[in-house]
Amino acid sequence: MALRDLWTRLRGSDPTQPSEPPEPPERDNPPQPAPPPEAPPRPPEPPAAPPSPVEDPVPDAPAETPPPFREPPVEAPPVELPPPSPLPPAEAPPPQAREPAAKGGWFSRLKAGLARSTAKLTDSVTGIFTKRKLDEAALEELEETLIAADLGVAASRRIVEGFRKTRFGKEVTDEEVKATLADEIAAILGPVARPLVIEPARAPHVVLVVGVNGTGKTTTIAKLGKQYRDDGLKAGFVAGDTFRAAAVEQLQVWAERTGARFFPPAKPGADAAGLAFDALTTARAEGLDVLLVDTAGRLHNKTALMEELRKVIRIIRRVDETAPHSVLLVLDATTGQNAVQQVKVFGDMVDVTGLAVTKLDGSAKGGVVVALAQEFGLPVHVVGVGEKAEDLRPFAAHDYARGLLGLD
Ligand SMILES: Nc1nc2c(ncn2[C@@H]2O[C@H](COP(=O)(O)OP(=O)(O)OP(=O)(O)O)[C@@H](O)[C@H]2O)c(=O)[nH]1
Ligand SMILES: [Mg+2]
Repeated sequence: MALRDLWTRLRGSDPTQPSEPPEPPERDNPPQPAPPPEAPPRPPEPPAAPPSPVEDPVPDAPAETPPPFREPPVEAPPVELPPPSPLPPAEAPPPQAREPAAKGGWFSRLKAGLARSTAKLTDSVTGIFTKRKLDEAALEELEETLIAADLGVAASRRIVEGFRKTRFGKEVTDEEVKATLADEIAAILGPVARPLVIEPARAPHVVLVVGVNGTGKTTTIAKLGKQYRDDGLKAGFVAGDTFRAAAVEQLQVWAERTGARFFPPAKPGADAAGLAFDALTTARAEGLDVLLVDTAGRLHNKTALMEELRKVIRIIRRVDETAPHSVLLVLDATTGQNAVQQVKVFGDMVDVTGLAVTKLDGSAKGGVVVALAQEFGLPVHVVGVGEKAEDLRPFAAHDYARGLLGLD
């Protein structure tokens, strides 16, 4: 049976429907005392956690016969949180200083990060169009180049059609082609370049962060948390990836760095939905502005993951029926077309409201953002170009398109 059919069937018994008997949230996650607002100054250290391997776009179902996710290990010891690690202090420039100071440098870094994607795209363009007539054969080669650069079939076709309409039969140079390509790409990206707007009036605005493991969920939460702090918002992080102690520790370190309120599970494997319920209850009482909920990227299989995500949503709606206010799907640009697959799979599980695309530094597959925009039209809120807290930026269509083509 196709997996999608399986999920559709599962959704048929949608646990969010009122027919389901109420299920008390697990209360094994008492609110933890608030951490000090600022971590003490620390010497530099490499990133908080080692890179997680990027696995299949989605875990296959059903895998072996693992224990159900709701049952935590019986005698599991409490999560041992690490002693404060020697990390750099959270940089907290005044909110107004952040954007202007970074703007010029940011574009250079985006461009540098995209260099491999740019090379893939422009080397071929230069090869095809060194003073050449834009005929059928040239258009065909252009389309192949775009597809090979991960822009996807639909976007590549759309772009080539644009060329056909405006330039067909004319003699063109590679520079003209690059400039036109950048315009066409910017036109595709424009509608999806939308910021993740936090509405503090939600008190708090809940952002559920989902994605395959290793894509950068936890790091993206940390980066967003820093931005919100810089903007004067009070943020909380919920360590919803409760099975892995390392995941909890990683988020705690980031919470300390960024001055975010931290909500850990009471013990490894504790119920993520119960944790989220308690965290949201406390966050409301404490007047937090934004609550970022980390989630596991992979459970035993897809069904278990879907069940967990849907349960988290169902349970937090008992505190705030409008939550989560955003469901952010984090994608790793280095996985190319797998990212497209991941949007489909997660879109079937939950209502994804927007995307974060990470690891654009050093990825040769930055063109995939164009494929995502064309295929799904979901907002691309932010892009990640590095591992540091400041390496996350709002997605800007024009800059991205120019950067991808290596243009200024
Ligand atoms: N170069 C680069 N590395 C990144 C970026 N974003 C995240 N990473 C790194 O990718 C690795 C995985 O990031 P995590 O944030 O742990 O990913 P995750 O999705 O939370 O992973 P799981 O918790 O295992 O599901 C870490 O080493 C991060 O430092 C980025 O934009 N650029
Ligand atoms: Mg994580």
